[in-house]
Amino acid sequence: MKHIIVTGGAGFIGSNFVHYVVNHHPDVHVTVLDKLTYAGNKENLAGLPEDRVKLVVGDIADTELVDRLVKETNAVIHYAAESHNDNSLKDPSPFVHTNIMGTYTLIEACRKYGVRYHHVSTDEVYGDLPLREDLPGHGEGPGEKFTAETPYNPSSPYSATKAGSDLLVKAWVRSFGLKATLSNCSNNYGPYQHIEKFIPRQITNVLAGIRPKLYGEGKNVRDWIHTNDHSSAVWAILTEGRIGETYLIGADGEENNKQVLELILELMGQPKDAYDQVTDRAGHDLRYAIDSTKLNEELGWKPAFTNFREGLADTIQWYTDHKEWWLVEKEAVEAKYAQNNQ
Ligand code: NAD
Ligand code: TDX
Repeated sequence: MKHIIVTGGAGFIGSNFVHYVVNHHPDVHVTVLDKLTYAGNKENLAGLPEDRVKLVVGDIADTELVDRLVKETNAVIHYAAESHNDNSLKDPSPFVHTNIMGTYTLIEACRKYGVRYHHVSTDEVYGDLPLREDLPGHGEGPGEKFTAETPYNPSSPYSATKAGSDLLVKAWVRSFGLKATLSNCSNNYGPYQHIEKFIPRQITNVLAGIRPKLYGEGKNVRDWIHTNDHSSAVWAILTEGRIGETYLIGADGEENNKQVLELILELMGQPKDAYDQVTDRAGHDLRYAIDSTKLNEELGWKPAFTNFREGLADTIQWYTDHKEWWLVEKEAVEAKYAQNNQ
């Protein structure tokens, strides 16, 4: 792995992965292919050595550009996506373009040049699960968490296009021998996450003097993982995973949204009830939960960030220290949510 392409490397998880590779794998050179949509930001790569990280601004669905770049690389790690469920409910078209056509363009180039491909996906392709209290094994029984055998059942245009892209990759492995692995990860948190997403939205609301916004009653459960743990898992799968396999990545971090919001408020010195309940998301998935036994046992991967309270406190500190990174966009992001009474 002397030279890799990281698509979406100027976004949240992709840029954290680029930092991870630069810090942990000194022989690897990275080309970031990123369109710099509203979610991409050059600043996420600031300070990285220019002789090891090159940014190419372009679209993953641009066949000529992708062909030229893929021809000269050892591996493509594909993070680029339209990634926000709420946006997909307003306008699904960029989701179909980037998540489906973009993935198709990348795997066609990788197949042509025999290049190793890793596909970064989400637990949302499996739909949602009942709450733990409504399950006979309280979330620990067989089939009560997602595994690589769980049938696909996506709920939103976002998760449907991610599911479609996963299926393209699986078919390319079987029919064309594409040298691919796939990973489906749970909800990430950490630095550089766009302020449209739940955790950074609430932290920056408090910092900007705006009351945090909880969808519905906040009973929905997400399985939180620090983005650095996602990076180490992807690296393990890229370098040691079996071709054609799907690995689920999670860190046993289930919390409901109300619990997360109350913890943010506590860590930021605010009263526990200093938030507004707003209009719920249409088709809102109830619970996600990952069984990462296969990744743990087969590749020996373990998460390093196991204390959510500490990870969240560090994340709050990062947004507090980087106001210049998010403040310019805050008003516009909130105005868009306000149109939906959210
Ligand atoms: P993000 O929205 O923060 O970043 C996406 C990046 O992709 C941006 O830099 C954007 O400019 C770029 N991009 C978008 N369209 C492009 C195109 N057509 N061509 C080139 N670049 C383009 O997303 P994220 O939260 O960092 O998610 C990254 C990946 O991880 C996605 O594939 C997502 O489905 C997956 N994932 C995310 C989570 C999560 O909790 N955020 C969890 C599991 C999986
Ligand atoms: O203001 C809010 N209030 C609120 O209660 C926002 C923005 C969200 N929520 C709720 C909705 C979800 O139950 O918080 C939860 C998390 O919401 P998001 O941050 O939008 O994440 P989610 O929809 O769970 O999807 C995320 O995880 C899986 C990522 O955005 C996806 O890219 C990833 O695939």
